[in-house]
This record gives sequence, structure tokens and C-alpha cells, in this order.
Amino acid sequence: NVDHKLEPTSIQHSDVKAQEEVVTYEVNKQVAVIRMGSKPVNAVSSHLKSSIEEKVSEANKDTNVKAIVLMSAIPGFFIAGADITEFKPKTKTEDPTTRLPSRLEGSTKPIVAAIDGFCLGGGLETAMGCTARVATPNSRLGLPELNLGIIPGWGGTQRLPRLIGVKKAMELMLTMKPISGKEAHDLKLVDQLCESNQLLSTAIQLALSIDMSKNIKSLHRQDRLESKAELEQIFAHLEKMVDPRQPQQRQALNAVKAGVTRGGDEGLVAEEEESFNVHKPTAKALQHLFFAERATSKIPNVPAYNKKINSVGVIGGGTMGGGIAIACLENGIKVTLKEVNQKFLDAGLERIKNTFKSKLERKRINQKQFDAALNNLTGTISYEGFQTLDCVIEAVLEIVDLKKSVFKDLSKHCNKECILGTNTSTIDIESIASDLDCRDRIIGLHFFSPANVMPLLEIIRTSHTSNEIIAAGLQLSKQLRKTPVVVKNCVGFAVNRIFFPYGGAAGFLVDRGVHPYRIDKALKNFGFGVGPFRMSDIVGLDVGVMTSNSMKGAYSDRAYDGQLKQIMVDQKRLGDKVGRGYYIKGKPDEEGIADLIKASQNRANNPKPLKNQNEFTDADIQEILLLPVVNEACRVVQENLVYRVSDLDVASVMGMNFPRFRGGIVAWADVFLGAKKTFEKLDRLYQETGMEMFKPCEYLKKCADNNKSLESGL
Ligand code: 3H9
Repeated sequence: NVDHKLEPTSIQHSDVKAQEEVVTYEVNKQVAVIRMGSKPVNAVSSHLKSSIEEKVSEANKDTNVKAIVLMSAIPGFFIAGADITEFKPKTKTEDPTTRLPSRLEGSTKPIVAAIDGFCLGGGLETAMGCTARVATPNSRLGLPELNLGIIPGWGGTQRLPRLIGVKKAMELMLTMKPISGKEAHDLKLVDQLCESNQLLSTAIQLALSIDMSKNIKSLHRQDRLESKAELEQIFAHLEKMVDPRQPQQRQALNAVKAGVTRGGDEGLVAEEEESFNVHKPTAKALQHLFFAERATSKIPNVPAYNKKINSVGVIGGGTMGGGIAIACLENGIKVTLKEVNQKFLDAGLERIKNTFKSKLERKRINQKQFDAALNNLTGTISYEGFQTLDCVIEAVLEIVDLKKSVFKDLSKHCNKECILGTNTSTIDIESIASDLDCRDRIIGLHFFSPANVMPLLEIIRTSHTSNEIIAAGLQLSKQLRKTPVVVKNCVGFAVNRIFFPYGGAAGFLVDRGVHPYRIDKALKNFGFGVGPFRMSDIVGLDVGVMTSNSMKGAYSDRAYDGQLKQIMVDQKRLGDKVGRGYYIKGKPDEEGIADLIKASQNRANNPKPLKNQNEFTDADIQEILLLPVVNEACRVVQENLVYRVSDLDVASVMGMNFPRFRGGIVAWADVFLGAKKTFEKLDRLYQETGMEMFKPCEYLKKCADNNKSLESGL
């Protein structure tokens, strides 16, 4: 009953690309130079593959040609990988020797891959099928396939270990992070390094120097593999490392092992079999997320924003304000930090400086970057200089009147084009500036703590925010290297709103006899870095109480009025900042919290347990906490607050650390359960408990009734 209707959002790409694709062929000094020019990133579609093969075959037949260079006509990209828009679930295994890299490896004339820019996945596999590789030092080479729920399928699991050893090859696959051309050269993956303007001549020279009679194909090299004893150790370690929730990791390992023990040719067959058997829901979820992440900045009717944001004013130097300032400084934006008095200002500036000092000490940045960041930072206790700022972000305490007075000041002291952002997480943005004439420039810029680390920027538009200011917000997020999600104004916006039932359901379960640590364990097993109670300790329980009160105020019908958090706060167990919360310094404190749990259950009138604590499986707990979140996400869709359903998937992954291999909160329900089952499970919970948070909303019901995916939208 799994609903597999979820499709990548950009299926139309490939048609456009097929027409634009150009592979050119010219002969230069007896070398055939084949240039790939398939915009935007040279993703290898079936069309591009056959065009390359045609040209290589032409070169092999051309008696004037001694060698071949394969390079890109698109600056910055060699090949970004196989074309993901063409991915379909496989119905049968194929002959792996028909893949592009194997075809290239079969060339009778030497082929040199000349790499300048991204060389990823099928791109690196193609380069490894060539006889040799030349690259620029800043190129990016890697095999990120596991991030799409699949394994390298064009011989990457075979050729990479044979070129750089199993240990490093598995590291590249498991971390999914690309390495630079320079590192690749150090590892001997790349034979020669050169600057961009020397790329063609270096590649030609290298190509002409290769003697094919002495060449050993990458697939058959033995010299760079580790010794038998080393391999045993490496594999034993990797066996422990692979995450059973991400089957593609084990499958990549299986393919590598098969190749190392049985030889490259058999390894290719093993890779094909493992590829065929990849866990399809995980692959679907991750590929969905790939396109979802790239779609969030596409907002209809928003004009192009051709300026750069050079200067930002940050009002309030506390944790959030400081984090925002650091994010700006790290990305070359000048920051003016404003506080109410010199003492607070000094403390705020000090915190920012200390963060950069610690980065310098840990060698995360160099002295030049340190100096540049601190030179870009100024502090003030007045609005002097605000007239010239491009953007101001308010991060003062969550007090409506205080925010109102800040915006009144900003309307006087900033220029008429300045973006006026608020980082509020709980206050209605419409109300902050209801009587000001700069309402069209007011926008929510909601960062997640720590603001310089978390990758999401929630951009909130009020009924007055202009499209130009939305464009400016998107530009800011690009400069800060964050992923934006644009959401219309509502209490909690996207992330806090859809996740408010998560804490509620956790409290609900505790009052019905399930221990907080048991709940944390189940959610960790699901893939969250930490469970909800440990997370509360990190965020601060007092902050949690404040946020949940504001959510309860707005969505009282489906809130759970649990008392445990308040009881903890009354006992001064505020979380990590005081060393004690649900845990003591991160360690369980069963005895310490036992009475507090009882007190919470008493206040809830000791409700009947749903079932015996031992009978709860991980899946039961995960569904009780997460299905109401899916339900609330569907309500957000129903209220038309986001531009596309998948924005909520991105928001959940980037703002709440929802495990990315589950595809995001709505995709998880869609792909792993299906709309119908999601509806049935929620409805059953609603019937059993009478709690409104479980009552399926109209949108969810409609999708289930019409057999449509939850991602299909209104
Ligand atoms: C693979 O190779 C499997 C093999 O082993 C064979 C198995 C059988 N396909 O990210 P951007 C589009 S799997 C199709 O905004 P950037 C992207 O959607 C692949 N389309 O640019 C976007 O379209 P739009 C392994 C692709 O500069 C546009 O290109 N490779 C592909 O910020 C620009 O992309 C990867 O996983 C693709 N492979 O980042 C790498 N790649 O404009 C995937 C991009 O309509 N790609 N597009 O929204 C990336 O990581 C980044 O795109 C890259 C550039 C770092 C290259």
C-alpha cells in the first residue's frame, strides 16, 4: 500500500536539456578534444552519454588522432553526475560493461579527463574510466551517491578503491563530501595538477605521452589496494560503521568487498546487483529532498535581485543576535551590532570575538579571515550610521511592545530601501508594525540556534511584505549560504508550528507512563541526533515553556497541556545551561526526575496508560510523536501558507534535524507509509485517545480519500 506517487519536482528539466546538449569534437595536435556542454551542470543523460560515446568512437576510427581529451565546455563543471531527473526504479539488472566509464576504458587510444570544477558521482566514475586525469587544484571530486539513497553505479565502487585504496574510497563514499583537485592529486586519483588556463595543453601533452601497451585499466589495478591483513581490519571496522537505517551504505560496502575479493570485472556485476536492490523508499525520499532543497528559492512573481547585501545592522547582542552577526561576518558582510547600553554591547561584542578566536585556535579559519571578520564588526548604542545599512535584523527579547518600539525607531533611522527583518519566533509580525508606513519592507528572518551553524533561514512574508523585499531576503540567505523557506505569517511559522505537537505528544506519552528516556531512545533510533527531552535540555526548558505557551495560545484545540516542563522549570532544572534538566550534564538522572514525572502524572489526573510501557515499540513511539507533526504540516498546506509541500520537508530537515534519509516530514509519511495509512493510523490514535492533535485534518483526509500523495499539494 505504499504510495509511490512522489516524484522529483523537476522532471521537465531533461527535455529542455536534451535540446541544449552539445558535444563538440575538434582535433588539436593529433589529439581529439571532446567538449561536453550540457547545461547547467553536464549531468549525464542518456543523450549526453551516447553523444560522448559517438565522439570517442569517431576518435578511435580517425587515423589522424593519437589520443583523446575529454573536457567540459561549461565553466565550473566537469560533470555533476548521472542525470538524476532520468532516474527510474530499475526493473532488471543491466550489463555493467555498457556503462560510459567501461566504454571509455575500452578505448584503444588513451583518453585523458581534463577536470576543472565539479566532478561528482557518475562524473568521477567517467573520469576514472579514462586512462588518466588532469585537474585544477580547486576542482571538487567525489562520489556523493549515498546521499541520494543509491550507490555509485558506474564502477565507482570498483575503480576508486583501486586508485586510492579501500580505506580512503569508502571514506569518500560514506562522508559524501568531495575533495579538492589538490587532495585528489595527493591521493594519486589525479595524475597531474595545473591551472585552468593550462588545462587543455597539459591534458594534450599527457595524452600524447601515454603508451597504451603499458597501460593497466583502473578496474584491474592491484598496486594501490591495501594488503590482505590491512583489508581485513578495514572491513571489520567498516562493518561496524555502516548505518542499518541507510541500507545504501551496506550495499556500497558489499560491492567494494566483492570487487576486492573477486576482481574488478566481477565487482562490476556485484555493484550492478547491489544497485538494483537499493532500498527504493530511501532512494525516493533522498532524491525528492535533493530537488526540494533546490526548489525553495523559486518564488513566483519575485523579481531578480541584482544587488549584494553589504551591510547588516543587528539589534540585540544576545545568543541569537550574536549568532546572526557571526553568520554575516563569516560571509563577508559588514555588521553593526546595536545594544541598549555599553555594558550589554561590550558583552555582545566580546562573545562574537571569542567565537572567532576559538575558530582561529581550532584552525577553522586563518589569520586573514579572522582579521577580515573583526574589521567588519562595529558596535553602537545609538542609531548613528543606520541610514546607510542595506538590512537590519532585530533580535531583541520576545516582548511585543519592545519590538514595536524598535521598528518605530528603524522606520525613522533607516533608508527607504533598507530590509527591516525581525528574528522573532513567537510574535505575530503583522502586529509589530501595524501602524508604520514601512510595512512593505518588514519581513521575518527567522534563524535557528546556533544561527551561524543551522542551515535554514525561514523567511516570513506578511500581507504587506513586497516581492522586492522577499527577493532581498532570498539574496541574504544565498549570501549566508543558507537554504531559505518562504512562509506566510502565522504563529510559529513553518518549523515551530508543525513541530509543536511533537513536544505535546511526548508530554502526553510521559503522563501515560512512557519514560522520557525511552522516548528519546526511540527518536534517536529513528534518526534524530537527540530525542525531544535531550533537545529540551539543550534549548533550555524555560525557553521551551515560553514557546509552547505561545503555541498553546494559538492552537489550543490540539495542544496537550502537559505540566512536566513547567515542573522542571519550577525545580530550576532549566537544562544544560544550569547543568540540570531531564539529564544531568547530558547523563541520565532516573532517580532525580522520577518524582517530577509522578507529579506531572498527578496533575494530569493519572490517565490510564495506553498500554504497558514494555509493549511500546520504537515505531509506536515514533508514530505517536511524528504523525501529529505530519498532520500539522498538512494543516499548513491546507491554509496555503507555503509555496509547495516539499518546503516543509526541507524546513524539517534543516530546522529540526529531521533525518534526511527519511526525506523530510511529509515525504516520510508519503513514501514510507502512504497517505491512506497515515490517515488510518492518526484516526485510530484519535479514536483511542480523543486528542485533537491526532484528528486527521481535511487536507490529509482528502489525499487519503482520493489516493493522492500528501506532496501533491492543494
Ligand atoms: C550518479 O551520478 C549516479 C551514478 O553513480 C550512476 C548510477 C547509475 N542531475 O545545485 P545547483 C541541477 S548520481 C540532474 O543549484 P550549485 C539542479 O537540480 C549523481 N540535475 O547548483 C539545478 O537545477 P535547477 C551524483 C542536476 O552550483 C541545477 O542543476 N551527483 C544534477 O549550487 C543547478 O544545480 C550528485 O549527487 C544531476 N546530477 O551546485 C551531485 N546536479 O536550476 C548533485 C545538479 O532547475 N549536484 N542538477 O534547480 C550537486 O551537488 C550540485 O548541483 C553541484 C552544483 C554541487 C554540482
